[in-house]
Amino acid sequence: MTTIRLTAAQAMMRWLSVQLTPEGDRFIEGVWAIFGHGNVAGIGEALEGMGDALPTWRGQNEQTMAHAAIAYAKAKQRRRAMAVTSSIGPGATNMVTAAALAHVNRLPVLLIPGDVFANRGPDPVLQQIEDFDDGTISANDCFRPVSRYFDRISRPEHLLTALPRAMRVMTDPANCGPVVLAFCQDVQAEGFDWPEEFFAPTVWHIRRPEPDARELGEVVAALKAAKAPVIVAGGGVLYSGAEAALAAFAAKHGIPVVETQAGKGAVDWEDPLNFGSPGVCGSDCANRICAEADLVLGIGTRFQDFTTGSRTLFANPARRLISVNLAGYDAAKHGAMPLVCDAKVALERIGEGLGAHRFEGPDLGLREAWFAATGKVMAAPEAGNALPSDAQVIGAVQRHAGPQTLVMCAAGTMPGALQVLWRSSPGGYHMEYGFSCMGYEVAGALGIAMAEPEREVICFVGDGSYMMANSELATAAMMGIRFTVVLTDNRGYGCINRLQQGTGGVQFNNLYAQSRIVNPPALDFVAHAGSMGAFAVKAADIAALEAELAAAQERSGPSVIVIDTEAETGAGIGGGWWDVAVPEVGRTEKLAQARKDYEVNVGRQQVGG
Ligand SMILES: Cc1ncc(C[n+]2csc(CCOP(=O)(O)OP(=O)(O)O)c2C)c(N)n1
Ligand SMILES: [Mg+2]
Repeated sequence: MTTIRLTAAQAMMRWLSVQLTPEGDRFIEGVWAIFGHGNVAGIGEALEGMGDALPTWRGQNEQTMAHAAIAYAKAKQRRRAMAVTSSIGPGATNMVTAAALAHVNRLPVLLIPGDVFANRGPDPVLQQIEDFDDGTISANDCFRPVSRYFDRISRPEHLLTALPRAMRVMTDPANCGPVVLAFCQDVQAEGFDWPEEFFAPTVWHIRRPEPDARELGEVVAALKAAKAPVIVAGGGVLYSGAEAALAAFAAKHGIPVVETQAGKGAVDWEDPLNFGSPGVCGSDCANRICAEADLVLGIGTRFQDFTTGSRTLFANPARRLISVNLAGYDAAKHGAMPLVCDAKVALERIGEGLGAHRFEGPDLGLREAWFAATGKVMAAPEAGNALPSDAQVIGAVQRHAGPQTLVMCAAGTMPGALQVLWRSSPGGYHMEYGFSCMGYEVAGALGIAMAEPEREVICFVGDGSYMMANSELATAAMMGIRFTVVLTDNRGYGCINRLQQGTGGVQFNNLYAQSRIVNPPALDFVAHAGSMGAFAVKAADIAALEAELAAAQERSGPSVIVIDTEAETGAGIGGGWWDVAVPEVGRTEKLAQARKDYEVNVGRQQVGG
């Protein structure tokens, strides 16, 4: 056997550089890195040696570097990914939130935190967690519940099995998620004689499983027996590349489609069967169709609480639920009739079973009335001194947007408002709403712009999320990566302030105005973003915002457009009930009434499954 002598870190990076997509690209495009003693000597030396064969990028924070990596993978529909390496201790635990985000959203990312010495030579090394009862625990054990595959590399030859397992998880459409290879610092630097064939280029195909014949038969029979079905399209439609198949299936059989946060953009908004979004951030026409449907056909959706209106949406007592999903876990939720297979394959097979069967189809007038109503809330405001609403900001971006525009966001008012209002062209919508993690926005925009340089990426971010994490703006400026940030400043956590009042509470600790502060905030976001190398400007009103959106496209780096907004309205249209527990014992009449209303809604929940 011919062997090659390399350190374990050198072997890892060399191996990663030859794991390929069917198109011949590296599956792991490159590695985000912040070095410390836990990875600088071993992994750092190995990455430096890779040069362009596996590029390294330097970010500002391990969590946000990982956000950029995860957004990249989502924009690439899980067909490519990035790795992130950190030192041990705080650098590693900074990535735990990002791992959870990738876990919830089923997105691939390879996290490579350094770990304590396997040989325990310097125990306890700087930043080492000391468990009094368990000698095998390190800070990296925090990753266990939030990784789809976790391994600790405490001998070089562990890589021979760990690396293929890592790739298997990231390219497995049912099991896809974050992989953590915690790499002991001394092992990174250890030499080993690797079999030469270990470094042979390998192509990873993402499989498309066929359905079980019996499950398929039941699903087709249930559909044929239905009168008023609705399709709930989730992120699985996009990851399967089933967008065109879905639109054709819906058109052929006359079935309306509603899109979840992850599924939005699967079908063009102009498609007459696209009824918008279901549930908590739903359009009225979608929620009406869902409530009346006698059959709900979920395709690639997790059926989480926003989609189901916390299990109150699909209210027809006669309705049946079908869940097409690659993951048996999701397909069996809510007592659904499962169809475990790929989304595109499912549409083909169900279509074959249905033949020319056509449903009566929805009342298209409902849809037209809905879009007319959303047009009004998004219209530019009459001239005056009132601050614009978030819906009016979305309207400005919508008027500016073209087919190349992609809007993205994660937390705050905008995700709900965008789901209700945004009119997405195919693939023009990127929402991190599995974890809805404040601080994903700016870094996520960077990752998307790296994945899709030809797109116009527009990042919506609230003042709260911007304050939580913004420093990858400097990275984007330094790397010359273009995207546009629309920063809506309503002086606090607007959406939670509204939720607080909607659940019977008084305004408290959300907007700065109701927080325990002495000096009112004087946050100059333009100066702040500008200091990081972004072009930054304040838009005095909606018209100025539209002009700045156009100007931003002419620049080569990031632009930040700050606009003051009012905090009271939100989307101002649509929506549904969301289960947020209201206190049973309280001091105000308002709270007592909110609790009564809450109990009525809890009584509507369809439990089980
Ligand atoms: C990391 C994280 N912490 C807390 C939350 C809960 N949360 C959701 S939105 C929000 C406030 C967002 O404020 P801002 O970005 O200003 O948006 P606004 O609603 O004001 O438009 C909070 C605290 C979260 N989603 N993520
Ligand atoms: Mg805010």
